[in-house]
Amino acid sequence: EGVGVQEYTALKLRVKEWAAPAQKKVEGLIPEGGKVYFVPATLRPETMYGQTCCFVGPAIDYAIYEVEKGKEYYFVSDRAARNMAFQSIFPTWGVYPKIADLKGSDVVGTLVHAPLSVQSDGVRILPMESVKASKGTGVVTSVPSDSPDDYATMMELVKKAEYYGIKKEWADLEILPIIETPSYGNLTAKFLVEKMKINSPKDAKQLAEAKDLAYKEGFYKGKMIYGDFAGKSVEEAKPLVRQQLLDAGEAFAYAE
Ligand code: A2H
Repeated sequence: EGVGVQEYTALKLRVKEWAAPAQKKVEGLIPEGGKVYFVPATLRPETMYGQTCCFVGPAIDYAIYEVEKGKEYYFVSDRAARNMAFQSIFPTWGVYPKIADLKGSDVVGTLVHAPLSVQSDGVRILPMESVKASKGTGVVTSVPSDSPDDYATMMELVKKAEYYGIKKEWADLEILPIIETPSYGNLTAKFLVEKMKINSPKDAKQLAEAKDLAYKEGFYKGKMIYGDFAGKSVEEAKPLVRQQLLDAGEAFAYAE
């Protein structure tokens, strides 16, 4: 890790329906009317229109934390909660109010509402082996149009749905073009994964290279072709979409 501070946008994906193992563990702990949110940390808020699912690491330790008594709860990694406690995200500074422990595998299949996503009925929580417990919130929202990691994992989940214990249709969704770039067209991640012949989410070295290329091309040369800021450059649109999400109470700032 460098010495710089990473400013993330922490998005709030509200639980609509728990997967059965998670339902058992939260039963009786969340009062009627209490809202639980999965909280992915992203550096690309301008891509949130294209969310198709949200990833957790199946073996990572997560928990639900009470943000407003009886009303609002966040699902994040234990590690992220410790950081959040010192960023005035929880009610008492320095205290992380844990109410239930969960493993990533417990929540796979949970249905959540993803702000701005064209999937307006909701998206599923799905497993991603390459999620790092040591970064962000340990929750990663998936945008397969612009993130090579997300695209590669989506392809893997579609191919081996049964092996991963998911329904194929939870992963197998149409990919929305959001950003047009001169070198890679309007589905940057798909273009790069195919061009670099990346066959699996385990091709870590190539995926890191693809991620770098996608990020630079998108940020410096990309133009929005979807959403309220269509026509603007990605550089201009990024802070505008972020501010919209913050103003709507659908996201908050998180740094580490
Ligand atoms: B980004 P940095 Cl469209 N493990 O959001 C693995 N990856 C993680 C993570 C974790 N614990 N926490 C966050 N991330 C991902 C969108 C996106 C992202 C797009 C394109 C590129 C991209 C949708 N997924 O990231 O190491 C999250 O995915 C490439 C830079 O802190 C987050 O932003 O620089 C990004 O990695 C944070 O990466």
